[in-house]
Amino acid sequence: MAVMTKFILILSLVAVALASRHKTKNQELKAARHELVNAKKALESLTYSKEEQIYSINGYRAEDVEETINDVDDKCSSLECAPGKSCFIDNDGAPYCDCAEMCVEDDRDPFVRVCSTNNVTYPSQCELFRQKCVNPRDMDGEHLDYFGPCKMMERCNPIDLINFPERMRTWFLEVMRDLAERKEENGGLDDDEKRLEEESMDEDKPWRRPLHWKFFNMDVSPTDYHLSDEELLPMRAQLLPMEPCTDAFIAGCDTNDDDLISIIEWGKCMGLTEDEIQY
Ligand SMILES: [Ca+2]
Ligand SMILES: [Ca+2]
Repeated sequence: MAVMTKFILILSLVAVALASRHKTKNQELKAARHELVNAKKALESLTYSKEEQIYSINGYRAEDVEETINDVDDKCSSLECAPGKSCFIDNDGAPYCDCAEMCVEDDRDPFVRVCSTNNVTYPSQCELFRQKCVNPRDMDGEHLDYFGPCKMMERCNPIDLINFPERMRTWFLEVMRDLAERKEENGGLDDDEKRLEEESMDEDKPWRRPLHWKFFNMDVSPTDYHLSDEELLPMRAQLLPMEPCTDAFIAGCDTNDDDLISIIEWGKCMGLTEDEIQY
């Protein structure tokens, strides 16, 4: 009996102790939650007062900051910076391009992963060029190779190389027709280009004008009836992941081996006679 009483007493003590611990735990949790709510309120007020402090220290008001941002937008609207660079305003109020602090995705520059010539995948073309701008020495010689993540490239099949011009002609024709249906402000063709596109439909070789259109679209730096590697890069980078024969085809077009594709070389390797090439 004495043993049983002792056992019940011990059980009771343990139960009380557990209940007490449970109560303490609940109180602790309640107190912690209360502290958290207070801390959050304090943080919110601190952030707000900090902002006010920053504005008062620098003598800025929110309206002034907004005005400054609008001023920068105005001055930079006339300056187009290369990929990876952004427009800034110097002390004299003049806009200039320098390495972007970060890449921002927009309709004109949607983020598409790219592969560099060092076989490194970057989240976007902008990020590759931004890093080249920030670390010119480390990334010297590294360029955009093609759009899409780096992958094992297939070898160029000789049959695919023979059929390459036909695929290109069809592609240029389809791209031009697609752009003719879009408004100019949405990246579509301008009026002159639309007229060219309409005229191309009645020709024996409807792809002749699209071939010229594509050439003159790339021949921009400088416009000299010759395409350099740099001018060909946007087309090459787009084609290469799908068309392993791209480099072999471009090299084959350069018949005088001067590392430039002239309008004559371009037309001939795409299947035009010299008479059909306009320049
Ligand atoms: Ca050129
Ligand atoms: Ca050449």
